[in-house]
Amino acid sequence: MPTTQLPNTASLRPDFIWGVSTSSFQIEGATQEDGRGLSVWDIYCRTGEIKNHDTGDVACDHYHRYREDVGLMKALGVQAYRFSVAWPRVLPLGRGSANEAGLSFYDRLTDELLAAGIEPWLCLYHWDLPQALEERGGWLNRESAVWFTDYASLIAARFGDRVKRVATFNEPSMFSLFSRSLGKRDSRSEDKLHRMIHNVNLAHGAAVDVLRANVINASIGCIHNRQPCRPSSASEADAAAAARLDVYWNAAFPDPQCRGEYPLSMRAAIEPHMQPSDLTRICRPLDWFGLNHYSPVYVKARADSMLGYDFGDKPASLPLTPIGWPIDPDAFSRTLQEVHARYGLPICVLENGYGDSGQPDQTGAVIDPGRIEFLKAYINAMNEAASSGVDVRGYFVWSLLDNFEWDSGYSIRFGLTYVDYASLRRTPKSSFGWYAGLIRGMQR
Ligand code: PNW
Repeated sequence: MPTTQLPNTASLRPDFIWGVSTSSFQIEGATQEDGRGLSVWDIYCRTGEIKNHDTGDVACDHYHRYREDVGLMKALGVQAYRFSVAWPRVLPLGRGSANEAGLSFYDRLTDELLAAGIEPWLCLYHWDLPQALEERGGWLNRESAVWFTDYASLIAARFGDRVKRVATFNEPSMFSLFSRSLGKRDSRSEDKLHRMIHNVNLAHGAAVDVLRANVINASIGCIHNRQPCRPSSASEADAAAAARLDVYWNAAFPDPQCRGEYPLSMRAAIEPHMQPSDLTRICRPLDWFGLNHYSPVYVKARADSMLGYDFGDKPASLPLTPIGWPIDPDAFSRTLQEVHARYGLPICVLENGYGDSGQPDQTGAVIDPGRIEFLKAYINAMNEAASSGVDVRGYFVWSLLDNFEWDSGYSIRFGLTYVDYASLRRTPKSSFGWYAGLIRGMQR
């Protein structure tokens, strides 16, 4: 691969961390095995709303093929791997007795990673809430903070000797804004949304305390996806809708967690759910800000929808990925600067990537120049932010493998590795070789 194909990384720290990310429900499969309980996503997959009626039952079969997958990471040369624990695998009912077989899967995975010299970054929650807890109100129940802390202490006690990097939540704004438990998302669901936001923030703060107390040398953060919300037209109504959504998407969680206050425009709506000292309990010291970033989001006004918005047209001038997400590396660089200025924490980019539906060619190779171009442009943008003083410590590609892309099922592929879902065979794409080359070139 010619070096002109590589991004400029001159402004990144010498100890910069290169990694890849995945999540439990999207790759593990084995949903009925070894005593795992049901998650809300197992239930959604039975509603028929997922593209092609796909389910997570087999996914990438990572539960059985984790050794091979750690081998892929070793070939990539990544220093770190971000994964999530499936809460219902270790606590089938969400609370109460732990499932030893589920815990021992994450033991095997952790030990395999450490033996390969790859640092495990563990995320406690990547959307697969135990269904038993959903039936008790899920995140709409203020008690969820207790359930989550008990789960966090189980994980801390079991893995804290080997796993130091822990994230509480992945993208709380996504799983709250798009939660099925809000019901039909119209203006009547707004009160539930505010309650959920506050409960998740409380769970975050309480879990940070438990992790801090039980994991020696813990390095703790929360993972937020900051995507600038922009109006899809010049109309005032669209501008107002975009500004409103921006607060919920980008500030509703990091502001109270890192600054101890809700954004001004949300305070009156949160107030009914607020109890004395809640903000102190939410705002606990963190070691880093986990940032997921893909693209800006274009928004239009829509009456009688939750928060009065809908997704709108993207400007014709912006190039799009094959799944229609705008390619705008400058927005990434600006996002990094905003996070740095607003929260002042070291930043770890824990997701960035490119979705397509690329298939092998006649020779069996998976050639994905679009993904390489995308990653190169975004890493250049990150380097630019670093050169202007942004403290960015790591970059993780979403994702190691093609996987279950939520409502889109297996139709959208984000992997550096192609997965044939019939044979479950893994084939590194050309972007895999490119990323490996980049990491190898950085080792000094
Ligand atoms: C993330 N957006 O979600 C999730 O953390 C992953 O599980 C997921 O597979 C990945 O992105 C790719 O979709 C997002 O609309 C969903 O900007 C939507 C957006 C961003 C992130």
